[in-house]
Amino acid sequence: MDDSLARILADPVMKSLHPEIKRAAGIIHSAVRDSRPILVRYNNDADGMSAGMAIRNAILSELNGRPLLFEHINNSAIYEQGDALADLSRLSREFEGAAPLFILLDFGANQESEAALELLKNAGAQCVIIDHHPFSEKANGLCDSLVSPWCAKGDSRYPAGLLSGEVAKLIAPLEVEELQFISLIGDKSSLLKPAEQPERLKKASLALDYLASGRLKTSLEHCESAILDEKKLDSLYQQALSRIYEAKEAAKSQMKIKHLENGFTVAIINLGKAIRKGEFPARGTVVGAVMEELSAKEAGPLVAIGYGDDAMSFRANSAAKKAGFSATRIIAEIKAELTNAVDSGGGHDVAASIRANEGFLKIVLDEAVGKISQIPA
Ligand SMILES: [Mn+2]
Repeated sequence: MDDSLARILADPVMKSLHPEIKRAAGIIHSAVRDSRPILVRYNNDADGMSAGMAIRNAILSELNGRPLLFEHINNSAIYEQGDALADLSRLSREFEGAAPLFILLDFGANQESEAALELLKNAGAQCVIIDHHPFSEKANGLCDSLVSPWCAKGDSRYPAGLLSGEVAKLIAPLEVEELQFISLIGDKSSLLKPAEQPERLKKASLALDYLASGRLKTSLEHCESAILDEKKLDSLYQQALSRIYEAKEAAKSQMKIKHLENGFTVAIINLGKAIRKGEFPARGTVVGAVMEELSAKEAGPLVAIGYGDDAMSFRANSAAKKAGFSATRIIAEIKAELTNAVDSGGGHDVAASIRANEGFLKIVLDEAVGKISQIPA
């Protein structure tokens, strides 16, 4: 096994997650053995997709051709009640009497998904959630197994694809290393250093992000075969790059640069024309691309803030971090000071995002710039 992956898999968080990983694999294995229908729902990005591929491959290798496996992409961080109802009726139409198993990957453990989970439980379905977003206790109680790094003193650096790969290996003897790499790269986990990221898997990760968010009628099988084919992968990668380039140019045309007295340069970017919600590229990707271009010319402390209709992303260069900028600290301060303005937020020192409540985006933006201007020179 690759050394960097071996290091991650042997760390205390992954070690203490092992019993739950085993439990999840056992539940999935029983559903396969009992010929019950299984639905895999995965989040619409490279992490969700690599998780979906690992679990799908493991189940298929045990099903021996029995048509019991279904899949669906989930185009949000929430399991919506309407989707849960549609999923339940689809499975009960075809498999009357057999309790279905739902597997939710890279989403579904949050408070907003509780109502959907309750529907599944009341309908007699089983549910396994593999998710690395902060979870709600009630959601945890409503599912049969939750594999979450937060249950093992970990955090969101352990992506769903990494965890799902471990579950998949206990269901069937499979090669899942590359999918685990793709998930770590796709979710920009700091567990994997940039030098440890294989070029081809970086490409595959971007290609999956592109395929997943296109709202195309796509399938895990189609996406997996695309990234395994060198020519198709290259073509998808180039398409994704050119979409990022176009979005970056559109963003730059709506950018204001401020030079603050403390030496910081702040680029404020209206992303209204550059991105569309739920489509590729995502807000953070575009701000990152603008940042990369600006920092090639700007050696001093530089912060880029890109905002869409209800959220903004921060990116900063290393000079800004050295000069005392921390996006997470600024977000925490704004959260504490403007309690009714902020819905959620978080990230790292140099890359983070914040979602404002309706009507508060401009206030949060002004507050953020104000806080950057107060950093002592
Ligand atoms: Mn994820």
